[in-house]
Order: sequence, then C-alpha cells, then structure tokens
Amino acid sequence: MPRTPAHRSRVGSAALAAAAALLLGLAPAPAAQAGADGEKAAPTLHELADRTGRYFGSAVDNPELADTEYANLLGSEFGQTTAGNSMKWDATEPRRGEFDFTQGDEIVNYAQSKGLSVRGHTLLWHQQLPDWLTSGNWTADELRSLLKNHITNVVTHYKGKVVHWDVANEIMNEDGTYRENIFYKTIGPSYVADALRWARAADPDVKLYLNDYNVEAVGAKSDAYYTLIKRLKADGVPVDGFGMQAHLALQNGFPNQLRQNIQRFADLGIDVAITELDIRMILPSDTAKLARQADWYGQVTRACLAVERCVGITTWGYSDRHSWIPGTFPGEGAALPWDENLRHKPAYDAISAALSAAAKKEDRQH
Ligand code: 9MR
Repeated sequence: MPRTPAHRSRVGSAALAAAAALLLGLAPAPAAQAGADGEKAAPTLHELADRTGRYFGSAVDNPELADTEYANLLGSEFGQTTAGNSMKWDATEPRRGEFDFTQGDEIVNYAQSKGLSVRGHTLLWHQQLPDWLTSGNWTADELRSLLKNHITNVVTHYKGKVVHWDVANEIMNEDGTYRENIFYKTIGPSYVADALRWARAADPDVKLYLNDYNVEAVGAKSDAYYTLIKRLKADGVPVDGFGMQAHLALQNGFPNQLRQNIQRFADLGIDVAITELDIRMILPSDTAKLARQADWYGQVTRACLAVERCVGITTWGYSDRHSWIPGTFPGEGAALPWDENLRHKPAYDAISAALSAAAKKEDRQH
C-alpha cells in the first residue's frame, strides 16, 4: 500500500506538536506521546501497519466527531475508519425510495480531511432496518426489488469514496444455518448472491465482503461461511473478502485456531479483514485482566500479519470513552486499547510491538 502525502504530513504535525509542547514546558498531548527521548513521536499504529501493506483503523460514530480531542487522535493514529451506524439502512433510506446520505457523508468528509480510507457498513443486516421495510408484507419479488434499489443507490452514492463494503452482515446463526432475517424468510438464500451482484454492478472497484461475529475460530459458523464463499466463487458471484468482526470477551476464551482460520479463507482466493475488534472484560478491570487483554490484542494482530491476504485491522472505536459494550453488556467494558482519558493501555503497546516487529521484518526484505 503506497504511503500517501496525507500520512506523511500527519507524522510531521505530530512531531511538531510534540516539539512545541516541550518548548513550552507542557506535557505532550496524548496524540503526540513522544518517545522517551522526547525527540521523536512514536510511529502510529497505521504507519507501522502501512509498512506491511496493511491498514490499521477504528470505527467512528457521528456523535463522536463532536469530541474533537477524540476525533483528532483518531485522525492522526489511524489510516482507516468505518461508519459505526450512519451507512445502515435505517439511516440511508429512512423512507421508501428517499435516500439520506447526510450522516454517512459526514463520516466520509471527516475521513477524507484526515487521509483515512473508509469501509462502508452495511448494505443489509437484520438490525437497524427502517420500520417501513420491516412492517411491510412483501412478496419475494417486491423485497428483491427493494433490496436491489437500496444497494444500487447506496453503492452508487459512495462509489470511489469507500474501499470496502460489508454487503451482507451477520447472515448466519451460531450453528451454521442461515439467520431467519426478513430477506431469508421472504426471498430464500439466493438474496446473498444477488446482493453481491447488485453491489458489483453499481461499483466495479469496491471490495465486497460478507461480515460476521463469532467466526474467528474454526467452528460451525465459520465453516458455513467457508462453504458459502467457496460456492459463491465457484458460481462466479463477486465476493472479494470475509470480515471477521472479532468482538471478543476475556471470559469467553481466545478463538481457537484464529490464524489457521484466516488462512483457509485467504486460500479461497479472497481477502480477510478484522473488522470490528474489541476485547471486553468483566468490570472492574485490573492489572491481570489488562495484561491478558494486551496479550490477546497482540495475538489477533500477529494472526492477521501472518496471512498475506489479511488486509487490515479495524477496532470498533479505540477508546473506552466511546464504546458500545457497556450499553449492551452491563457490567462489562474496558474493551479498547486506549482508556477513557485517551491514554494508552497495555493493549496499545502489544499491538504496536506486533506491528513494529512485522514492519521491521518487511523493511529488511526490501
Ligand atoms: O456500534 C453500533 C452501535 O452504536 C449500535 O447501537 C448497534 C446497534 O445494533 O450497532 C453497533 O455496531 C454493530 C455493527 O453494526 C455490527 N456488528 C456488531 C456491532 C456492535 O453491536
């Protein structure tokens, strides 16, 4: 992945800010976090990932952009972002046939101003669908045409602005059967191939992904995707990648055979991305849990780095200041590599060390 001037200028401004802070006798801002000698800001996670041909990103939700300290650090540390909510169906087509890209565009504009690439998320999902869609009593033909129209409009709007699309999100159950979402119930499983074809027709260049959670380990759910993607490829359906969300929890154990699992999808001739990484714990956090979390972040990073076609890692937010976890899993949290005050946690150091080792190896080979 070539380094863009935007990346270079970010390095420059971080170093300048650190130098200015030192001159003024101020502690460096968290965004700068200069090295121990105070002369040079540590490379960002994205700069390290970029040296291996990958990106390192963080999702962002629109309200978080108003937190300028947070948005600035996101813009300087990361090379990629994913819209947490604003490209979902309820946001983009709140009334039938009426498209609203205001919120999604806000993310794209922010990303462009910071030199970040954007992952589109998501064209179809069983959640965050508008009421007009879920309350309708559609025939298969009607729903197919609504789905086609939605995908065509959204992908066309973001053509050239997003690099990847999560075309279908969370379409499998834990046991590897299809989730009984409105599309499956009304149309049957053919909606998946059709969705991919319609997305491809609207943008020949964007990378088209299936995306899900609990697919990081080898097991019934990831097996189902493996079989499905193999068949889609054999049928000539455009599928470019598989997204492993990686919403992990310390109390659930580390996903079994993560690296091998990434590798087997890559061996199908597709890319793999870690798309929504976070590692939650039962609160309160303590030194031992944070150390274990750091170890897991390092392991996930190394698993991706070990597979050539693992193209990048996105965390689902980056700081415990803004995270979906406490609202969804009461009593759990502390899932991200930066704490609520935007200070590095041990997890940050583990990710940075893993990326740095791979970047140095890459440098030696070239
Ligand atoms: O982060 C999103 C959160 O703000 C929303 O309330 C939630 C609604 O279900 O969706 C969250 O993002 C999800 C993502 O779109 C798909 N994978 C799981 C994520 C966490 O729930």
